[in-house]
Amino acid sequence: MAEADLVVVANRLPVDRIEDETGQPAWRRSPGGLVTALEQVMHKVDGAWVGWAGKPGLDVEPFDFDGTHLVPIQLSAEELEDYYEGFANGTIWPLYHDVIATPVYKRRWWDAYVRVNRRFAEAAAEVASEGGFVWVQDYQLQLVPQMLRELRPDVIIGYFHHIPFPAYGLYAQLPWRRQVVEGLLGADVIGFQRVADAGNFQRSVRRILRYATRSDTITIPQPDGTARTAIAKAYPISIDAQSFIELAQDPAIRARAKEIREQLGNPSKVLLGVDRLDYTKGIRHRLKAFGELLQDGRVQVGDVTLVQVASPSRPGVEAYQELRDEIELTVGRINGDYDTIHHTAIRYLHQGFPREEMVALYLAADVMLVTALRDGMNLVAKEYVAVHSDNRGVLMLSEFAGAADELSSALLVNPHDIDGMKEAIMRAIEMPPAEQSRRMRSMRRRVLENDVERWGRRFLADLETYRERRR
Ligand code: GDG
Repeated sequence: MAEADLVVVANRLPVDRIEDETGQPAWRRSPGGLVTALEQVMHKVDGAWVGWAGKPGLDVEPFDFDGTHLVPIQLSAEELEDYYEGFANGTIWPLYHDVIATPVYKRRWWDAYVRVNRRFAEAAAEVASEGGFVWVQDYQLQLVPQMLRELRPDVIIGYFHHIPFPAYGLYAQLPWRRQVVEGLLGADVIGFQRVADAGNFQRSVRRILRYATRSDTITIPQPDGTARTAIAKAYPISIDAQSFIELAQDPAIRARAKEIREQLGNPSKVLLGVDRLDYTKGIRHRLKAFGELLQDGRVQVGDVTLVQVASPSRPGVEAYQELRDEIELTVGRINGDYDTIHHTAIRYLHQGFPREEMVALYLAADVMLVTALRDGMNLVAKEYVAVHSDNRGVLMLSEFAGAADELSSALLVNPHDIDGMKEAIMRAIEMPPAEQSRRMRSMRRRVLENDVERWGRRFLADLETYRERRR
């Protein structure tokens, strides 16, 4: 059995199951941001990664991939429905994003969540070295820290929460609010995207468990009358800025960016939205604002084009099927009303693209629209900023995205205020180069300094502090 000094526990393994040229099953590194984020850290230590392999019922033994020991967790089709699509994405996701969609509370989903969390915790307990680090990722696994602590009191446990943590008034709806808070408090270090998220979590701890909190520290009474502490604070996640900058310098990608503009018919301004097709991202609000600007005659088809990439997401969850229908109806109506034979108002792409194409799109866009109704961080905003080394381009950013805390030089908007969004879009379209440059320069400084490597280092440094204290 492997002994890992750092075990990452995440819903998904960092690889996808594919078929190679000969039709044999093989593994390929998955493109996700978390994978890139932890890649560098994992290479420096004896690392293991516990996660689901992405296919229900797939039964594979642990294996090594690119220097990391991978431990696949098996999930049946039914568990996937109840734990993942159900409790994680039908209960927690909408509740934690301020009930933009109505959370569904089902006891059967909760039971599956507990069962699956235990399976992850047991797998992590088996591979972690004595006194090693276990770093649990995200809202699918909130019970793992406590379960793991019971199994392996020697390990140092971190948890990072990628999505918002809601205000107590909303969190209190959760029928299992006590169990979830206790689950998270099993960790020594509990990380959030924003200071406000950490504050909301601490408030729930005080209200539900009556534990004392002071600054970042929570005091947790132990059965033997002693107490231990945990810290809950903000570690804003970021991107591997350097790799985006390099892609943006690639002549082929730069040529592709030019070609994209030509293929759109050389509009004077290209607006861009890039989101998973998710109701938290505010795609409908963005389309409404843009559609009204066309209707008001303030923008003309052919002169301004909106490219909206909506990458397919969670097709098994009903709210996502409904959202897709609504968005596609809206896009169809707007294009039907305003397209010409030569030009389209909205180029809508319900597809996933390789990263190279994403960078070309970022480069081609004069204005990036990030209008999330609620978002833990939003990496798209940071990616757009990173690639614009000429300091051109305008980022319009929702105040409700975690990224707004750092990127205060963006054009900040309240996506619920359609008139305000229309004004901001016009301002972005008309922004003089000098102002673009001033804003972009200040945002780029933040993104380049505070990259994902620094994020990982800060978190692990706090785990190290706990280990020393324990010794
Ligand atoms: C969660 C939180 C938090 C998207 N479409 C394609 C593609 N993407 C990439 C983007 C970006 C990533 O996916 C999306 O990250 P976001 O941060 O925007 O949003 P979520 O997926 O909701 O992520 C979020 C994040 O976790 C990290 O903690 O910031 O708040 O909700 O990197 O570029 N990439 C490619 N093709 C696509 O079609 N290659």
